[in-house]
Amino acid sequence: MRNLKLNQPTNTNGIASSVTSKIDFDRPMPTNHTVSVIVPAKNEAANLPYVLPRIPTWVHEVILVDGNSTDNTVEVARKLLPNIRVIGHERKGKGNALIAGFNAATGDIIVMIDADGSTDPAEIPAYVGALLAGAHYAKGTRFMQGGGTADMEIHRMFGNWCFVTMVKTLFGSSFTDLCYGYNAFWRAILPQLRLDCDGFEVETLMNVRALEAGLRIAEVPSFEYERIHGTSNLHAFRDGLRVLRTIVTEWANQPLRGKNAAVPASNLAGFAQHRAAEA
Ligand SMILES: Nc1nc2c(ncn2[C@@H]2O[C@H](COP(=O)(O)OP(=O)(O)O)[C@@H](O)[C@H]2O)c(=O)[nH]1
Ligand SMILES: [Mg+2]
Repeated sequence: MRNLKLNQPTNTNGIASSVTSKIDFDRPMPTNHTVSVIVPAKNEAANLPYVLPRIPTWVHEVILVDGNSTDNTVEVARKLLPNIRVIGHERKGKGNALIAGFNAATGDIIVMIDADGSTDPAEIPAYVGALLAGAHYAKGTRFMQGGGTADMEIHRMFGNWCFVTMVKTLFGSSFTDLCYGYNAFWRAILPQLRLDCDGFEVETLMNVRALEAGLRIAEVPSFEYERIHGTSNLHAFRDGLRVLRTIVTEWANQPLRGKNAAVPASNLAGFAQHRAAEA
């Protein structure tokens, strides 16, 4: 077991000093499925020491997607995790970075986390657990019991709430969060998400496409910590407009508009048939 108290800088936001620091990161996962963790990073050298050592050792692959960092992000990552895979991406933006990471992943399960210390890798087992329990797609939520945020100004919280409400109304979802960067899914469903965006609208697009594809979606309560060093790359107004455009475009182009699109038919069919046969 890694001794985080000795080997890791103390996170002033509380990640390392929280209860989760007692987690045994070497404890084996009760599954043979392989897990890839994707970490988009643009100038996060100062934050990576709080993040990479907390990724459980049973994770079979960590991919850092570097956004042409001008600090020593890549060197720091390689020093912290000598086996880390480092790739680049073509165009600017977190969405472009994540898509490159997803396409490069080889694990059965893909988990995405941020590099700035706001998402705690110690929560990875909760996401993997939701997938092993039957979900196709496990999305983090800061607004369910057990979750929370220390990294959202009031205007961002309001914007997110408006978008959650829009998606509920237009797509019949019961999501409690939308624009959050901690999600996981079986790699096999990646083609169904048809991801094709570049910016911070990527999480919204993933969530809405998962609904449209009728996937079984589970929400996982998650705590979002404050970014440790540096400032966010997100611009609330500009990126809020991109999220809005994504929701409206998806709604307008939806082949099966309405509630039918949100039914996870692939999962309900088996039980429905079983019940009909028993009746
Ligand atoms: N590779 C890459 N990573 C990015 C880019 N933009 C943001 N990120 C990373 O995406 C994560 C979330 O970005 P952040 O700026 O913290 O946005 P916020 O969490 O929404 O405030 C961080 O790990 C960033 O380093 C980019 O253009 N390229
Ligand atoms: Mg952040």
